[in-house]
Amino acid sequence: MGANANNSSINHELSIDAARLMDRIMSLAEISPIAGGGNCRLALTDDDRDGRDLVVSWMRDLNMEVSVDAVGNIIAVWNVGSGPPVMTGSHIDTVRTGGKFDGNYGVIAGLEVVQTCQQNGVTPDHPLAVGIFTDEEGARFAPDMLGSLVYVGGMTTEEALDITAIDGPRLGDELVRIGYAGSAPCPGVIPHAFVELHIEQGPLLEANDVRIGAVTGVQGISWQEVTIVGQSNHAGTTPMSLRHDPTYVAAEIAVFLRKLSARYGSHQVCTVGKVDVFPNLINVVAARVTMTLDIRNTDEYLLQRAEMEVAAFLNEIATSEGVTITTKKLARFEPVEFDERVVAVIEQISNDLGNTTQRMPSGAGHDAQMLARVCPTAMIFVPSINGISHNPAEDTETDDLVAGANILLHAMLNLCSTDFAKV
Ligand code: HGY
Ligand code: MN
Ligand code: MN
Repeated sequence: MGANANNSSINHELSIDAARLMDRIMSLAEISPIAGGGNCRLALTDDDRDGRDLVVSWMRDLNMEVSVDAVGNIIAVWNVGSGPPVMTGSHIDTVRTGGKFDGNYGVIAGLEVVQTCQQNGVTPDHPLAVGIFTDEEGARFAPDMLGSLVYVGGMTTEEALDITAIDGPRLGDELVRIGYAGSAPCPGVIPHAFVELHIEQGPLLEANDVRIGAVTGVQGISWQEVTIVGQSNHAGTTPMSLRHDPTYVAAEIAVFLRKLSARYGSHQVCTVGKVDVFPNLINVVAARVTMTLDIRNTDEYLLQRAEMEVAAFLNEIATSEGVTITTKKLARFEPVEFDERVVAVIEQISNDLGNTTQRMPSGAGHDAQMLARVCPTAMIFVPSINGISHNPAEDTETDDLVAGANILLHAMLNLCSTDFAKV
């Protein structure tokens, strides 16, 4: 049995407990619920702490060895077999208007895999690990995937601990405040392999009427904060020709991004998600606007070209409108290709379990894109109803959630018996 899984290699009698999976998802969803059925658990807030405490209690119930590292990543290991663990995991921090499945589903399905093995007397050749990575969303502390980036050595612990939140606090101080400033070192243990199960968060699987995505990689991500300083003035007395209006400039930047996306087409996406106007008053031409630009593409060359076009536009409009524009890079990750051997295992197992399956890239960032730097990695997607995510209405059919968790179960077991030196 190995990376070239075949039908005989799957024990079809072995399957996860659907009710238990859904119970845990719904129990976690009760922590910091918001109107519309979602959650708000921004990274390292009290709400995040409460979610962490609950999931750690489940990990301990499964007699897993739980460690917390210097940036608050929680790694639980079921110590069976030998050698480095086959790991799964994701995140349980959410955006401010998050759903109940983004990240949470992958962590809880990982626990379900361990409990199913324990209860069926299945002892894999490698330990099984489930990770909760800190601040995957990056919404409070940029960049996103911060915890997994430090876990794989892509950022030093010191640098991470000094990052400040959009609401002010220092990351290291928040870890201490919520009791998750751990002692386990970063970078962390390099897994034998890593598989992340996640909702697609987009419309593709539903549009194609396909149940499972065998994810081939993650698109490149470019985040920057743009600060535009103009001249505050009276809304009634200042002639239009004399204005240096940062809010107008911000609007032009948003329009430029929309038109750039249309020109590039294909996977190019651009988002202005955050705009802070000062003083933000009806009768005042603003003094300053701070906004964020989220630019993504599966093609690194096109992503760099888009970044250069945006930089040139910022210079041009600063001159024409007589404002000053400064930028601050918040995140920059190149596109990632997952390991074909792991993608093939996922695709084969999904088909063998009777699911419709397609290969696809991920539009969203994920912790798996960081683990891919250090070990054979890939992801499993299940459909998002109406393609909605980062929205309390985020939803996925229970049958699809269960199907994804069963693929995770068999993929992790398959990878436990895969010698990557030979495939
Ligand atoms: O921004 C993202 O793609 C992810 O949700 N952090
Ligand atoms: Mn996520
Ligand atoms: Mn997310």
